[in-house]
Amino acid sequence: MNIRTGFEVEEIREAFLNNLFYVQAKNCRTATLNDRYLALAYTVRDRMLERWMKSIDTYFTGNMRVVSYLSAEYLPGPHLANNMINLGMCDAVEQAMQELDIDVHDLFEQEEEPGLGNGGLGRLAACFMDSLATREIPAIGYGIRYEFGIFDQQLQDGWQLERTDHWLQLGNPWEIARPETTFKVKLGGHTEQHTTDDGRRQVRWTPERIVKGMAYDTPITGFLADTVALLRLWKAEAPRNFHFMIFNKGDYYGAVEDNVAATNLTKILYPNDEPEQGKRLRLEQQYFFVSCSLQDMIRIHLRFGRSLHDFARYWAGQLNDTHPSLAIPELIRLLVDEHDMDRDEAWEITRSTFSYTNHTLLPEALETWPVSLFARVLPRHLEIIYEINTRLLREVREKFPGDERRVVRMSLIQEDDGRRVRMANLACAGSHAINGVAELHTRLLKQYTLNDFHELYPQKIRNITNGVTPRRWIALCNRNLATLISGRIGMDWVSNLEELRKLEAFIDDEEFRAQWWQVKQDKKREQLAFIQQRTGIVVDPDSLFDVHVKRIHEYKRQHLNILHIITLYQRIRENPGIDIQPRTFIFGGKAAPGYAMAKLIIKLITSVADVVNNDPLVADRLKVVFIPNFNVKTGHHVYPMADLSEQISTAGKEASGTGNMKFAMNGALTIGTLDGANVEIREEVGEENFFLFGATAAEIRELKAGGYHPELCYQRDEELHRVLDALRSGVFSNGDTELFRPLLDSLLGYDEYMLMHDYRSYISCQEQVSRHYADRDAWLRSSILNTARIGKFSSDRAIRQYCEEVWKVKSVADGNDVNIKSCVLKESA
Ligand code: NBG
Repeated sequence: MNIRTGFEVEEIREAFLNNLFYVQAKNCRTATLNDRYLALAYTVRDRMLERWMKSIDTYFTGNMRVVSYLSAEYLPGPHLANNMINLGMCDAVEQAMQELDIDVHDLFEQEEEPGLGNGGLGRLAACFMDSLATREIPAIGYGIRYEFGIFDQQLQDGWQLERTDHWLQLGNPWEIARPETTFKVKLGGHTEQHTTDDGRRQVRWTPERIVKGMAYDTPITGFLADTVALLRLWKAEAPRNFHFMIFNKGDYYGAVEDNVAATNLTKILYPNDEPEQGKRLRLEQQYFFVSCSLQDMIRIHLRFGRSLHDFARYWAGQLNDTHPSLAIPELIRLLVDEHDMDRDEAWEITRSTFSYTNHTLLPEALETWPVSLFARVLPRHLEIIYEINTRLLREVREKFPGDERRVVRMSLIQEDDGRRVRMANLACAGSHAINGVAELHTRLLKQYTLNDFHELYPQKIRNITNGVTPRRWIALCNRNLATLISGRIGMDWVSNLEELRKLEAFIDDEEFRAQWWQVKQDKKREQLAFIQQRTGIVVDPDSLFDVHVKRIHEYKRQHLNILHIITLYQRIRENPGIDIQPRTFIFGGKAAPGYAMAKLIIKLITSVADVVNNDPLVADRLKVVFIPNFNVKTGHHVYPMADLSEQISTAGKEASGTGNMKFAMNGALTIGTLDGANVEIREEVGEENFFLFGATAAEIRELKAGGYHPELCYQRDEELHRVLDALRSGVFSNGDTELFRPLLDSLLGYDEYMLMHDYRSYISCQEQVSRHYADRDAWLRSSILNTARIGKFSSDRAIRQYCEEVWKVKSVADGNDVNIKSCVLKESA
């Protein structure tokens, strides 16, 4: 019996008891639920360690190019069940726990998820780590170990309340602290020029403060893979020379305060969509984590006896949005200032190392930092950025002589409205490849947002459409569906999602369709308790589950959905005998704490819910629920129970969306605009299995250019008129006519996101949805085809594209040899 590594039921059972006793100092009688969870987590982790050791051996002793995925956010979700699936030990664990009278699902529920991200971007990074591991690509994901992740959302009187997220409070069994892997990070101070003995110009940076970064490692398993990927997150600590400072200053309390200031650096994740303020700490966080990561990469590189001239051959650095783009000046600084490299060579190596993914088209979401702040926090990097700018603008002037307006637009420094550093321009200048995350998004980047860079470097921008992992988003969260699928087409789909196409062969099989229906109905029924427990509301499992979960933002248009609900509500009130498809509207999502309009939208949803759910005339046909604290774990419940997926952003605003993929994988049909990856989902699943409405991105542009008048829509559409009037009259706010005024003013004033324009098209499309749902057979065929044709949206496919087109790395399984000559990419201009 091997209780550390064995996969037999009795080995797992004994390992569990052993860990409970020797790690938790508990026995079955005294153990709390959390003790049991931890004991099982350690039992599973023990079985990952061999793969971990093996990975490190293969990655670094072999001649391999390693992916360094730099991301300020990760939302991995709970690890336990996912690791069990990947290690192929679900049945054995369940049985072992059963023998101890433990329900393994209670242990899953006990796990706190690491909320180290805001939404799609952080979740994408986690799906990518899963696929890197599954495809056995040598990879390290670098990031920040926030002590407090994204806030917990509670509702009070229908308003969002934020609570701090204490995810580490009960212990994190998946991470291993590496006190021996620490780096010093300098901040503030000033720089001086000096000349070395051999006559070279050098810069010395004397910082005002030093913070120490310590590594915490989490192994990421892949599906039945032999190696694991490494997630390495940095925590800020006081530097060791803390004591010298006490000695020098004779000021103990002052020194302790420095210590506290240092550890503050990784205390909290910043919510996005916040109005711009100082946020010095955020800039420091970004620099802190890229500096630690690059120092770590250089340390590993040198330890294996490699020359820094070959740095780019061994490392492919991916910048996940602009948050890590300080990696560009930091690598140059490390190579030039600390390792005496020639500036031109350092610049070439840097550009060959990095590539950049853009995740947004919203101009207000493109990061910029005041030059004055930059000068205070990162004086040396500002100098390097000026040098990069000189190189960039020289190229621009060579290619477009006399076009000074272009120079102004492309400069890394924005000169009007207070001088600011443009991080997207920095990322574009310092990378050899740039990608958007869906076809439409990439097209719009080339055409508008990054048009100047596209014209300067026509080969640099490409598309790699996002994807999500089918392990977590089908196998883990929808086991019965996974079983049904595997019963027909085998298991290969789990790591080769295109295999799902084989389901099309069963589309005319009545028994299969009936089983498909049953799986969905069982899931809906199973989730009643979950909905009731989270919201207190009892819903009808036979109604159509219409689901809208994602961050709350005006461009995502949760309020358009609400206008539909009010429309239906009024139709029933006016004509109680009307034949209407019963629906349960399910919402979930967090609003940025400083985004007042988004918070008002939550209040709108909960207010409409209060009225609708308590009106006896409609309550058996319509229910509205807002599930608080939407996160990965809640997602496990929500995606599989949906009949209809709401993807209704204003066209041209959502870069890709990834929830849209998770819903379709689980057999939901989409109602959506031609935005982000919706466009490609519709292409894949077939237009007859997708409910399309609304203006296209091009039409939106035209409408705005031609002078858009939302109040005309309001005047012309009688039903819309009545919906807005009801909101204004206080029907949904206990007579308060002021509550929703900011929303109404915005809709009838400028209507930035064109709800008024798309309203009628949305309502008609929803009627089509209801008719389709009423024809169960037709609906089922569409549902099956959504799943069968969703293969493209696996993150395995996305990662394969990054590997082949951007990183030029191969799988360990295929022999990843860095000597392939395409490794170091030359500028394509
Ligand atoms: C988000 C986009 C989504 C996209 C994810 C992942 C940011 C900055 N962007 O549309 O809004 O799916 O990134 O690419 O979070």
